Amino acid sequence: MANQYDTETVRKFFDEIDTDKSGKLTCSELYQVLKKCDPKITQQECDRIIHCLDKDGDGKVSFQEFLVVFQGSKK
Ligand SMILES: [Ca+2]
Repeated sequence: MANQYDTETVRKFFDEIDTDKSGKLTCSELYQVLKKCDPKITQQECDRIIHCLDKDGDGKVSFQEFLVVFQGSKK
């Protein structure tokens, strides 16, 4: 499957979500975005999504972790 998103596109998207420009996405930042897509989403569901994406276990999603969502794991 071809990559639909290049790194630059994902970077812009990441920066939009990362409203405090910390370089990491927190649950509350992601929650604001997900709520626009699905107003019924709960904070707990958001927590679960973060947990799935958070490979190094710091409770936040780094750009590398976020990139995997769009480009898949590096082979
Ligand atoms: Ca992390």
